[in-house]
Amino acid sequence: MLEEIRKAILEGEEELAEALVNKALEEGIPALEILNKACIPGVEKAGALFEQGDYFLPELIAAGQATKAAMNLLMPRVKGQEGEWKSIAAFVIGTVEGDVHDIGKTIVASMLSASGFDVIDLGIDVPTDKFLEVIKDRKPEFVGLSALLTSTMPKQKAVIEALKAAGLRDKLKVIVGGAPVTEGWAQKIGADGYAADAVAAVKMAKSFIS
Ligand code: B12
Repeated sequence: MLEEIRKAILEGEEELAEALVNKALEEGIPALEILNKACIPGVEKAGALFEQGDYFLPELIAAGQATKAAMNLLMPRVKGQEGEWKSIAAFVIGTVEGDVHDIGKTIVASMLSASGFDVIDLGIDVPTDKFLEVIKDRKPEFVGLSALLTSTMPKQKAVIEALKAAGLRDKLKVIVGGAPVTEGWAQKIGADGYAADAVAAVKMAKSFIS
């Protein structure tokens, strides 16, 4: 069943992916398992094929859309699995300006929310000024900046610089992530941390609190 879902996502079969996910849920397969063992491997394989030149953009887009459709069914249940919701800290998150990738960022946001953070998800292509405006208004303990393109990684730095200029940098922790982002990049731009995946992001945020 998980293999069928992975294949449906890889082939960009949105409706089939949704039907199979519903069936898997009915059969009692945990939502997180479907996400980690079928959906993410499916979209990652699509990326690898794109990289090799075996997939073109429309196929990549279809795989991305099928993943999102599956996630819409899975995420509310992933949250439900974590028990009663209580806010540990506020966490503003978004994909930086110029970047529309949101699958990974949305997973991180959902896992944080499932773990008790009050998550304010600003979405994709978020201008630096928008991050600043929301941070001034909501005074979160954390901001998470996602970048999937090497060309948009500098926007993570731009947000940190803007926070400094506004005198807000010391008031919150900045955590960066996204496939091309590394620990070394995080240090170079003066972020407080880097996390490679959603589980590591939750662990890191919690470690800053305790
Ligand atoms: C799906 C996809 C798309 C979809 C996005 C759909 C969507 N709604 O998100 C579409 C088709 C729209 C797309 C468009 C483009 N894409 Co694209 N895309 C991908 C793909 C295949 C998968 C990304 C993904 O969702 N991965 C699965 C998730 C779960 O992983 P993740 O995003 O890395 O997130 C995890 C971690 O990184 C981390 N994380 C993520 N965010 C954050 C944030 C914080 C705070 C923390 C702590 C952690 C964290 O946790 C997540 C969960 O584990 C990647 C290939 C790849 N292997 O990454 C290419 C890829 C990122 N895309 C690429 C490119 C080039 C593009 C385009 C420029 C293509 C084009 N020519 O138009 C456009 C750019 C549009 C734009 N302006 O942003 C390149 C980037 C190359 C580079 N180094 O810059 C890649 C690497 C493909 C490739 N090999 O060429 N893409």
